[in-house]
Amino acid sequence: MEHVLPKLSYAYDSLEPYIDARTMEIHYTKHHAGYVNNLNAALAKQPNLADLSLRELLENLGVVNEEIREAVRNNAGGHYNHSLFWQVMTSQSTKIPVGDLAEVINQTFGSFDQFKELFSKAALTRFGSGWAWLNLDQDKKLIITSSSNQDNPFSSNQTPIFGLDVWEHAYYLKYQNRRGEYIENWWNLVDWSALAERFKELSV
Ligand code: MN3
Repeated sequence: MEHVLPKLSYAYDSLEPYIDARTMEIHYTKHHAGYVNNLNAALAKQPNLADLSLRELLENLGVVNEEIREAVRNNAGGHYNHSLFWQVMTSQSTKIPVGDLAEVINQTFGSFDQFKELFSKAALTRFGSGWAWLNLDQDKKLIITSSSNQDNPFSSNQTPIFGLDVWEHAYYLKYQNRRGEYIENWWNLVDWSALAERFKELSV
């Protein structure tokens, strides 16, 4: 089974002005496509992994031969992380959480504003390239983390609800070095309706 680049459900310019069309196009057609191609190239060297899902690969990197483990970690992570990233953004954001997820965010972090502040801080202070995450931990409790490069929470026994890409390729054309401004603007794009559904599925 070859891994494939998933179709985007919106146009490159759909997330303007917060994420510009050129960044979206390059991010999707070059970066994300590159992870998919590199993953398939690596997996071709170990055919017994062909039927594993991205999640199964990321949860079980130990079954990957050492020769390709680094490539699988980076590129399965890159493929999963970006596939999720596209899905959690919309031009029609409610701007505030909805459903059970809204309640659990309030219970866990005190308020949506406090959650936003903690998550934004995790995104801002991740040194170099990486991601900020809202995950479920092993007890199904919400937890904010960050990871370097394309490392995915599944590899640390956590389940990602959503992640924010803070690699420079995600924002540099429009924001240059102003990562904080990119993060602040990104909140305008979060698809809380989709996330409420994802949370419901993952938290049972
Ligand atoms: Mn990226």
